[in-house]
Amino acid sequence: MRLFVTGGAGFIGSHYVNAILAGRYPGTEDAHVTVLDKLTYAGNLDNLGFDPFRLTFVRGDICDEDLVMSLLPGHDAVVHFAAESHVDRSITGAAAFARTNVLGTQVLLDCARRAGVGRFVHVSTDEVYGSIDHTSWTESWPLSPNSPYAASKAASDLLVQAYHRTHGLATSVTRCSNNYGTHQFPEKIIPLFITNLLDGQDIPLYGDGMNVREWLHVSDHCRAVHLVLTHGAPGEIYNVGGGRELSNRELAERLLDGVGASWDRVRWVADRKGHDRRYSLDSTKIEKELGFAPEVPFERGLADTVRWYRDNRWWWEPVKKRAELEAAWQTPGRVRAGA
Ligand code: NAD
Ligand code: TDX
Repeated sequence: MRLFVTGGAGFIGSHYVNAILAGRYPGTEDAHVTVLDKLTYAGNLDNLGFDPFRLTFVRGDICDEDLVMSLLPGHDAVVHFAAESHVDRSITGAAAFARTNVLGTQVLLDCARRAGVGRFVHVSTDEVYGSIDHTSWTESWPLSPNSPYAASKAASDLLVQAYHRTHGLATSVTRCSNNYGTHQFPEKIIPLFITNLLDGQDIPLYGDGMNVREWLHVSDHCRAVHLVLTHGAPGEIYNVGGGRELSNRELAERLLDGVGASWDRVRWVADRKGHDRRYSLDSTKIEKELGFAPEVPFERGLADTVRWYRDNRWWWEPVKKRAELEAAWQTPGRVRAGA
């Protein structure tokens, strides 16, 4: 099996590639993986295991059609993780989201069609459904994205479905809930809060802290993606939920406990614009049709994650420092005209 994995140096993509290289899923012991990753601020080669025989890494952009076309022939499947993935960044600048998430997905689909690639799994998100106060979304729920990030992912999902219907490309879409685990860039709530607390800083809770997210361990998510690749039906969409809903306030309490800090470290800050109130997936389809169930209990997964950040400062300190410097230099007045 030859897999073409986009975004394989990011958080979820690297967990997926490392699981393949470790032969963690049946039939992947001899699989070869090509990773195409632009290495944006979120991509990190330290995330990836090293295997010169089974892993080829290419630094490049999924929007670069010539590059993708030069790499793709001979692969059995595309597993598409690459994206701009942070909602707050999409609020301050949406262009990269439209480019990578929409145009990049279209380029990949077109190249996969031309190269005769047999399978295409598109990794999407629950955020395409919008926000839901009660009950949970099934796959047939109308798309109603709110942030520019979610809108760009919804657009990419529609393109994937269109390439299946129009060209018969064997695509599937996965829509998962919020992932957590090791090697997540410290801008998302869990790694941001853990690393702030370890550094003696406050943690910024948006709004009233009562927004609810459904948490899924990254290893469970990657197993679901592979299950959809190998056993999912072309043209189908699969929700992948972790089943554990928590308000951000409840999550903050658990993280404070995890590092032994008290509530006075919480700083209430202005709410995110257009902040979705609650995400909740109905994952019956993937459970019944593909036999998927999350395996990592949230308490254990969160404790492991806290421990990993405590023990691996070498990984997050430099990337966090660089992100803080970049943000500071973007503050008006910091950059001289013409500089
Ligand atoms: P991430 O931001 O950690 O990683 C994204 C990766 O894509 C990085 O390695 C980056 O360098 C690469 N990339 C970005 N633009 C690129 C381009 N133009 N060409 C090639 N590579 C590019 O993201 P993640 O959290 O690992 O998310 C992976 C996928 O899962 C995304 O599609 C995201 O929408 C989806 N998703 C994530 C979550 C979550 O909780 N993190 C939840 C649901 C869905
Ligand atoms: O500093 C913060 N304070 C805070 O209260 C941050 C960064 C977030 N929050 C809140 C906003 C959300 O209600 O925490 C919640 C989670 O925020 P994020 O970690 O930014 O994730 P979210 O916006 O829910 O989106 C995530 O899940 C769906 C991923 O970033 C997406 O890539 C994925 O598609």
